Amino acid sequence: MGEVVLERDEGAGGGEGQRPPIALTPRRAPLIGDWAVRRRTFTWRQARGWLEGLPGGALNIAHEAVDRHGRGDLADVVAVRFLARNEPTTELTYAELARQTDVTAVALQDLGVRRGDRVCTLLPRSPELYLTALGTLKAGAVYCPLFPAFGMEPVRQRLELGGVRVLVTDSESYANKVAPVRDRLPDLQTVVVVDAGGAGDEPSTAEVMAWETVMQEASESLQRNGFEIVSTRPDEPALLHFTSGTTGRPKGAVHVHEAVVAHHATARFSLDLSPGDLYWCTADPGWVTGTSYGIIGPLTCGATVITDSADFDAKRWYSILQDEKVEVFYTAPTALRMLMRRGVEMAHDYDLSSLRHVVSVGEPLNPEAVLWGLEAFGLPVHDTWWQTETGAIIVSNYPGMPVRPGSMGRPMPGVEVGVLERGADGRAGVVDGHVHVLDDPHAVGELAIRPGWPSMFRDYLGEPERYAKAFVDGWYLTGDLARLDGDGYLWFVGRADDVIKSAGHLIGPFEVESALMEHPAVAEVGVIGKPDPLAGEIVKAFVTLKADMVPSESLRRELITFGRKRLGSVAPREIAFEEHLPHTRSGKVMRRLLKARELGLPEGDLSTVERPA
Ligand code: 6R9
Repeated sequence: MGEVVLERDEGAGGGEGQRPPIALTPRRAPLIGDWAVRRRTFTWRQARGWLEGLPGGALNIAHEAVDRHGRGDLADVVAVRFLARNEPTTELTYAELARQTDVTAVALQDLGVRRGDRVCTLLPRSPELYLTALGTLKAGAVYCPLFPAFGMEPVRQRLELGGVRVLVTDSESYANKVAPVRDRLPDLQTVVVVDAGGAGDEPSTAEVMAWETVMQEASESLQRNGFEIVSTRPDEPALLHFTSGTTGRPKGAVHVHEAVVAHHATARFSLDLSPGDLYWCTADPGWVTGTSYGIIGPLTCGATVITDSADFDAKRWYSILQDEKVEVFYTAPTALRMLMRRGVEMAHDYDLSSLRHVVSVGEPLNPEAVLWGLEAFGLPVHDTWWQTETGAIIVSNYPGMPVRPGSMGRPMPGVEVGVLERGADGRAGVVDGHVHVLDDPHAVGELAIRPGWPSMFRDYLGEPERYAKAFVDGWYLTGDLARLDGDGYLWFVGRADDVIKSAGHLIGPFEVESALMEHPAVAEVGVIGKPDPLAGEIVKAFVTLKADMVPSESLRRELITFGRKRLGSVAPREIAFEEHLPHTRSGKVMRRLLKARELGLPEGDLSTVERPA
């Protein structure tokens, strides 16, 4: 274990009440080396050179993640090890993954999937999920993972917005979430069910097919005709991730094959991954982290990815860290807070000496959690910041660099970030045609990024105007508020909008409001994020009822159940009945005011309120 050196130089951070940075001697020389030197010398072209590419300038994520290793020196290295509760562990080497993703790509092509078509999974973390993700990319189609905890409504909406052609799921999700709305999904041609049994068990129809049957036929077809990975252009769509905005429908962030350059470079520099490293990412691929860093990034590095389909369980997690000899661990603040709650003693019951690097993403990482890492793992937790839209890590505390507890870290070499002055609406504003970059180390503004990094999203599917609005005066606006200190460390302040972050997952208030509005008793809904010690925020809904309806405990419970059934994991945990909701003069529910009241904070500028209570 490295020696702990506390740099007690309070002045360096330029922040008030800031904790001293923690500098550790790393257990091995970090791949990023000296950040300041990297920052000057690194180029994306250099990172592109670490990959192989395909003839004629083509680039396919699956080639870089799988085939390059499966047909090379790492053929026999385990690519993914799948853990599951009450089921035996299975694993695939890079060679096996290369071959089986070929079969999956052929299967999809035989089902009629063509370049650019969208293929979805609604599955727990399993071999079929990984095969579908990578097989889809090999076939030149676009992979779109759905979060398995979603209820029927979010699933339906995303399948519809995505114009999804093929869905791979299990029989339970199919029966509960897809079959009932199948007639509202005209683009969905085939559903492949992974646990439907083999041929003969269940009738395969053109619309619902058994995974085993499809794969068996594809394997024969592969033997007859062979398969060649589709030579996708670097700017050709590869991934579709739905993310939540503050108004309207979920946004489908589109990423292209070139994103792999950033997945790879950040997996190296920020996660410190090299071939054969044992690496565990606890995120589900339905959240961008589980795709960029549960599948693509680590595989491009030739690491061994450990994945677990079970829900959080502190003892199980420590056992996995110990038994799998995990070296690099990427997780989220909510999970760390849940581990913290069980006490550092529990951590000490396990041998965690294989751990070399612990990394976090998704929500603000409390300084306490960073320091707790020192006690529990002998390592400070390294925070990283990024978004669905950025596709890959943008800001990070890098291994070997002093960690500032509470700071998100420094920008990735090759990325320029700025903190922009805000206008009256709380967002970065244009004055005389330009935005103003703040250089005061205490000033809070909207975090923005200069376009040009390879994993930048290239579209919101079907919404070019919404996409264009995300860019102002040569900057991509993130919607987050931050501060940049004098040493180049970024500090998260909050969000500039109403989007809710619960247990690391973004939840759009509009989506929740719309679903509750479908209940016959409900007249109007306003949804906020209410601070919660474990989840960061939970969803709370304020509801007014229709004229003839009377609030009651049983109706409240009914609405909670209604929400859960419709929405699954994004449903409100708390519901309160109100006589009136505050509105703007233009008729929008003022979530900001509902939140201020809930928190007992000053109500702020009420000039636009239509009916102050
Ligand atoms: C990868 C991911 C993005 C939003 C982002 C911000 C919040 C992410 C954070 C963080 C504070 C961090 N966020 N990392 N806030 N500190 N280290 O989370 O993508 O689901 O799109 O969420 O999450 O608000 O804008 P996504």
